[in-house]
Amino acid sequence: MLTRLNEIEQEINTFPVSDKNNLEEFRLKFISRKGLISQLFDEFKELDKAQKAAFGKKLNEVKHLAESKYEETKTKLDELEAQKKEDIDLTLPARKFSVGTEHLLTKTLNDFCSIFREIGFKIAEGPEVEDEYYNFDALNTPDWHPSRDIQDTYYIDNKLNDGKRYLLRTHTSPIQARTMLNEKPPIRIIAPGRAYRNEAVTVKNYFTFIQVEGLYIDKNVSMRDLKSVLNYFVKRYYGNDIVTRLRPSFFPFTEPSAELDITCFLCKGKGCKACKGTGWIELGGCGMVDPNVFRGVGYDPKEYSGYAFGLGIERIAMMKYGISDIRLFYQNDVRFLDQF
Ligand code: FA5
Repeated sequence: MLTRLNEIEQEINTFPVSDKNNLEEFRLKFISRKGLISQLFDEFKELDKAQKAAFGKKLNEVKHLAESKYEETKTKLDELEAQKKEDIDLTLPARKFSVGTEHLLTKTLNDFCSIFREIGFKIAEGPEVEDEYYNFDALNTPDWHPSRDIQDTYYIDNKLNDGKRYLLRTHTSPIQARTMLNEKPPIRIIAPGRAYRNEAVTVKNYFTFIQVEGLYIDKNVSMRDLKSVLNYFVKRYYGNDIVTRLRPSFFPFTEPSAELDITCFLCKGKGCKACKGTGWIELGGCGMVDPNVFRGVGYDPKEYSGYAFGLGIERIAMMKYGISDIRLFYQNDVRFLDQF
């Protein structure tokens, strides 16, 4: 019997139990009611007392070995199965992966630039930290002009000691002056960029915003060219039912000057809360380049004329997408940005 016990012990140790099927084979072969160990116990009952004493201990050891191999393997296989089930639980709802999208202001800016590039405007750029000369002096904005007020403009400590005054540009118009100084007419550019003003934040105003400057200089450029290019843009971008108007205004660097208004996107001109009952919404300023600006950059105002405009990209997007508060662009709430 001892030989058989040793053989069975070896068989138990080497029997492969890698999955539920062969574990069941193991159970049937060794520990089921009709299995080998049960048979050995039946035979054991027939032995005499001395033999029982000789083999009893070994028989119990073999039984214990088979049972613990079975239990340990079953626990391991059950755990593995539970883990697998967790990994591929097909009943769970699919996880939503957010895909990044272009920020609405970037999209609006790109759409704006595409329309103007199609009709021959080049893109020009200038620095956000600007020299007071380009932001004000070159644009016929004298010292006493209120827009130079410390409350509107963010001035920057000058550590260069170069005698200049630096500031965060308050508009994109300095790019007009820079372009005129570097190029000769004809000039036809748009200049997108960020501007900064020390202003109270409201639903329509932010302390930083994006403007696009437009400048066209050639011989015999007239106010009619200005009106037609702005009209063309508004119709292309918003559709034919939106109407433009130029409302007389004042800018030191244009003469005459005007504000570009379009019919309110919400009420289509009837008057509502968004347009404060007027039926019109302002998109930006424009006008014919002032002869003093031409003189400052060395152009002869008798030879050349030109128009310029500066429109706010946030306002343009607000009109297009029906957004009532400018702050939404800068809060970076994905629930808002995701909608566009
Ligand atoms: C100017 O900045 C002039 N440089 C525009 C110009 C260019 C006139 C060339 C003539 C020739 P204004 O301050 O009105 O003008 O600003 C133009 C537009 O920028 C506004 O109509 C508005 O759309 C936008 N804007 C101005 N300030 C803010 C602000 N705080 N927040 C958001 N948008 C603003």
